[in-house]
Amino acid sequence: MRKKLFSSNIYPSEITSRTLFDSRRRWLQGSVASLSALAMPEKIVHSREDSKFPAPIDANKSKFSSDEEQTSYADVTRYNNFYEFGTGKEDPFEQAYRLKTEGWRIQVIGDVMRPKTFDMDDILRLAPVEERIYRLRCVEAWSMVIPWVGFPLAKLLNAVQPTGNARFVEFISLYDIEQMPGQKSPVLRWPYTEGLRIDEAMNPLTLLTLGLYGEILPNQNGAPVRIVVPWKYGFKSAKSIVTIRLTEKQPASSWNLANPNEYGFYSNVNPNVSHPRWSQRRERRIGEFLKRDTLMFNGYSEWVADLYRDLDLNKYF
Ligand SMILES: Nc1nc2c(c(=O)[nH]1)N[C@H]1C(S)=C(S)[C@@H](COP(=O)(O)O)O[C@H]1N2
Ligand SMILES: [Mo]
Repeated sequence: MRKKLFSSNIYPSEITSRTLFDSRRRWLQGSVASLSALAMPEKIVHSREDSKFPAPIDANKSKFSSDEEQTSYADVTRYNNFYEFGTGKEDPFEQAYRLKTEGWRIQVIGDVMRPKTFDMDDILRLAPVEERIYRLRCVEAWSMVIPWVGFPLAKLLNAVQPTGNARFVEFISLYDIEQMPGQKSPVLRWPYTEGLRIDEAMNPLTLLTLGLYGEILPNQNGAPVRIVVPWKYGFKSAKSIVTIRLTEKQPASSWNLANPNEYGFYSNVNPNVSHPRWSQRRERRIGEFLKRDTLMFNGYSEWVADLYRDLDLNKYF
């Protein structure tokens, strides 16, 4: 059953933005069926007012889930940052059909005992997927609440057995200028690169993400596999990953290279540390009018504050 999630005969990449919504019904059948088959006892049912095809999905709700109102599917999939497809918010929705996700592989290399190249079926065999409803706080001071589908990244990292030298984890997105026309622009260093300290990567909140709203990831959200790190600004959550490298040295990150004064390596959500050009105290939840206060670590202090006990967060922003 698991296999079906990624072997369904219609892939998001075959779906142009024009026909995206018409095609959803067909591939929903494949992906939803497999997700429900993996479901754990505690069940929740999505109501998707914005969808033409209401598709109740059984999934296990994780204890890490927020119970806030979820951002609409339409906003989650139309208002994106994915500079490989352009810098406009709707560019990814319009352009990401170019991404080919069939036969996707992800290599896990570096300071590990068992380097391995995983295909999507290998990934799905590592752990049962769960639903994690997380806040995503973009550095641009907007936020969303998104029901992701995935499992802790730690399950993948443990499978390759990090060596004692592994202190950081680097995530590298696809580099393919044919599929990703935004890479013709030097706005960022390509491929998109991000990184975490290994204890951050191993934290149970850090999600290897395969879907959202009970479906496989739409291309514009980073298909077929991305990272979601909910206590950090959104740009730490790299999309469409092809390489994960464990390293001794702190890896470079595309945004840090583009502007080191504005985007630090840690980039923990922190209302007390302003971006040089704007405050991070408040945020606009997409779909809402009034701004709300931004929470320390995006509200995830309970699980992550300990990671930074000995770190000056003003210096290591
Ligand atoms: N490869 C890649 N990953 C990326 C980005 C990008 O431009 N390229 N944008 C980041 C930013 S700034 C944010 S806020 C989130 C947005 O994720 P979403 O569009 O799924 O909400 O993805 C992050 N991951
Ligand atoms: Mo972002």
